[in-house]
Amino acid sequence: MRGIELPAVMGIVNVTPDSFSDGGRFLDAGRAVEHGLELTAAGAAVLDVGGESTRPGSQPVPAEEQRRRIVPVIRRLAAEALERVAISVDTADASVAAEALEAGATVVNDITAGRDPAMMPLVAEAGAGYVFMHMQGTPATMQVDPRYDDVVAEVGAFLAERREAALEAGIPAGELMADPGLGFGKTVAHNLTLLARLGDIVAAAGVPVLVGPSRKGFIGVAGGTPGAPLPVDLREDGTLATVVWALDHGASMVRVHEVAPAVEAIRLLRAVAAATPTDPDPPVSWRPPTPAVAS
Ligand code: PMM
Repeated sequence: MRGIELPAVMGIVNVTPDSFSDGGRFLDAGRAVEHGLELTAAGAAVLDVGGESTRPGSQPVPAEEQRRRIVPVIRRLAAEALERVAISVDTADASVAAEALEAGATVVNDITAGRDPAMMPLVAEAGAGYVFMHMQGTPATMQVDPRYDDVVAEVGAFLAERREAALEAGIPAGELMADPGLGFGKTVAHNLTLLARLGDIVAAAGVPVLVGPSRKGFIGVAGGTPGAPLPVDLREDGTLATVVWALDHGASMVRVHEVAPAVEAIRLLRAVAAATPTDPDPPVSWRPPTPAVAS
């Protein structure tokens, strides 16, 4: 995506009454803008503004209501912060995306990867960036009984197919970002497998990969103790652990509620990478121990 140095952090601005972790906190446009500016100051490269909760069991929000919630927020954020941050619109509806792009958004984050047939042509025509995500089913039913024969192969093949569709629609490769869709029609084991084999997803996607683990259920389960998953408000440390893992295994962008820790993680990973020796004849202490010689 033009002008965004990777890896980077996407900060979440949910203008919804019912998102699973921050629903209702930023429904007021003024508070949403204030929150977006805080996330910008914390180092977000992108602000993802959404007006529709996609938590498991949620119903679609009509386009008109999405527009009413997010367009004023995007317009004000664009006026106040567009030199410092890119704005993406989190919607699967092309008519909502069109108004958001007019209001100043430059990226569309589409959790359905183009189920609305008007979406990819719109993004191509606008010259916008495009995040396309894998989801099995719809938010209303996706967590009922998600099943895959091979989650990595299936998500990877889907992302490769959607990348080709986006290119065919006229969106340049440099504007594309793929997302395996953690928590969208996936069990805890599916989410952990996707993270464990993120390198395979990156290879299959063929474009930079975005990962959105923030505060999701699998973090509560994997980070808690058996039978006692962590509640949403105690998933920040687990989110950061997952962010570090994802960045170290090929993710180019992370989508999070708390921006500052993820920005710090990127700085630290960069510093460690810079300190990694490339000397072909490193000092003795860098060499692996000599195997014991059998007598
Ligand atoms: N997760 C949510 C919403 N939008 N978009 C992308 N690309 N990837 C995600 O993982 C993702 C998303 C749900 O989380 P929220 O309700 O906290 O925003």
